[in-house]
Amino acid sequence: MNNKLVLVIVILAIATITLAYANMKVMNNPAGDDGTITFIWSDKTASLTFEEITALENHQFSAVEDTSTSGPKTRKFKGVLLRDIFNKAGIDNSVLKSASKVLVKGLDGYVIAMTVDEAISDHVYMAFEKDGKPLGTMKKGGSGPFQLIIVKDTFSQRWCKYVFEVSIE
Ligand SMILES: Nc1nc2c(c(=O)[nH]1)N[C@H]1C(S)=C(S)[C@@H](COP(=O)(O)O)O[C@H]1N2
Ligand SMILES: [Mo]
Repeated sequence: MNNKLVLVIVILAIATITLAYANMKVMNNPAGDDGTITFIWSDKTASLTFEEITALENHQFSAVEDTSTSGPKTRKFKGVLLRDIFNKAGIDNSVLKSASKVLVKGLDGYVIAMTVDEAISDHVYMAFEKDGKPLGTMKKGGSGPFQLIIVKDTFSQRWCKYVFEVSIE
């Protein structure tokens, strides 16, 4: 085989490995994937564990999920209202009244935005079960432990997976 060709193959192989390693580091968010969510507002923060969040009033609801690998399908979810979680975290109404938006962040770097009115409405949930099964973590090919679900979002593009942080700004 031509020496130049061998050299090109070696360089491409090294580049691929280096990029894969860099990508792995980015995905390795220190926040972890145990379902703990940190809330940030004014100059305060509070973290709630998976157990603390799922102990709040549970709701069953149906919503149409539309992923990149499947067409629109109606699913049964179990979740907790985001406004109930805000209440549990100790975020009071005056904070919500003076804020303009709520940002929800996933471990892969995905961020979605809602207005405050939307965030505290009765169709925005932190879901943890789909069709009777836990959502699963990013590492295990799931979409949880928590996925934000805005029931009215018909293309599910703001259904933030792997939620680890919510900030009220
Ligand atoms: N954390 C995170 N959440 C996300 C996304 C993403 O890339 N990362 N993609 C969104 C989009 S565009 C859709 S359609 C749904 C389903 O995405 P999937 O097809 O990648 O599962 O999740 C939404 N939530
Ligand atoms: Mo999407």
